[in-house]
Amino acid sequence: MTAPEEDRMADAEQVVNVGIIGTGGMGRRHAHNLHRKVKGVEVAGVSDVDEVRMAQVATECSGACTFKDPYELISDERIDAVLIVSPDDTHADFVLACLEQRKPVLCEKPLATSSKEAQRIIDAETAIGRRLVAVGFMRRFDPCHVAVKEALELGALGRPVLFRGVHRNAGAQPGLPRHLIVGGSAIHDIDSARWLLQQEVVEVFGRGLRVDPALDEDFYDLLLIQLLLSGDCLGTIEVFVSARYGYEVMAEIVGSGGTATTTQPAPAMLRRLQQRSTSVHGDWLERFQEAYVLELEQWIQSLRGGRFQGASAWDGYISLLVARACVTSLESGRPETVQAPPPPQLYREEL
Ligand code: ISE
Repeated sequence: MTAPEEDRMADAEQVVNVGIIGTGGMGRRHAHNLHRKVKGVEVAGVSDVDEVRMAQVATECSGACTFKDPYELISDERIDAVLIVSPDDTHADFVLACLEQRKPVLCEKPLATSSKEAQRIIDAETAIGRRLVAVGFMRRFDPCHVAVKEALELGALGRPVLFRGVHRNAGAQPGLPRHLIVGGSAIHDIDSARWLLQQEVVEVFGRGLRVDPALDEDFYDLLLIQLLLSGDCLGTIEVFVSARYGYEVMAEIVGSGGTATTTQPAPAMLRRLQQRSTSVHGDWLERFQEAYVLELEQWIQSLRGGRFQGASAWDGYISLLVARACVTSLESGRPETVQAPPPPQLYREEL
């Protein structure tokens, strides 16, 4: 990239050309959302190791350019900003390559697979001195979660004393990495607790169980984590990834003066045969579709000036530190302290 990205993005009318790395389920959804739902943006390039699905998504997005090499996409002059939706273990290297090019990047969670890798991103971004990295913790854009946060911020709940997160997936595949339930699933609830309460997690205590016998013996598909937060608040996170009936996420703040809980959005209530029922979402793509679009809209808007309101690289880094402490606690059977450093100036505004 020759011109600094502020110059490129200065014109509010200018179309932002986004390159997407990864065109699997989530990548394809982001590509469709950008192409069909977000104004002032073009899916200009896509990259994937699977050339068939890469070509298909490129066609679905009005003939975006295809890049076999993701690093070529990142450095291509026609690409203004990058969306990373590739496998988790590729995230850190791609984000660092975007920073080298001074290109804004929205990286799906997790920011990296270890806090050490995430630290390299923090170092690179602070050396640049500008926030270019956004992390896809999309619940921060979900209207139900935002309503809970607003109730708390308006003082309607009094002093917050407890965060409760419940997170259910329909099922998990055998052969998954042992701690994916922490780094892939619970990490969202860790971010929800920090973001809703604006407090840091200082101690965790986790227990796990394998429930589904089809899964590897050492894989926990049920997780219960207790949290202690910096503002004298407690927390519990329950993650169950073999829940069978569908996908559900709940976040609740209990306060000294009231409680706010996310609702489960459902299109209709059905009454028949002496029963009342609503449907449950099948997965996160259904449940959080609105949040994904709002997140992309705000990200694109932030590229034209202003600040991304979602998670920063610092949030991505801290969530990995807390996730690491959860894994250590699960392995040791003891509570684990989270050793989080204070944020550098660049990130010192809000969680
Ligand atoms: C998945 O990777 C996601 O990111 C979803 O948001 C989360 O709810 C799910 O548990 C993960 O497997």
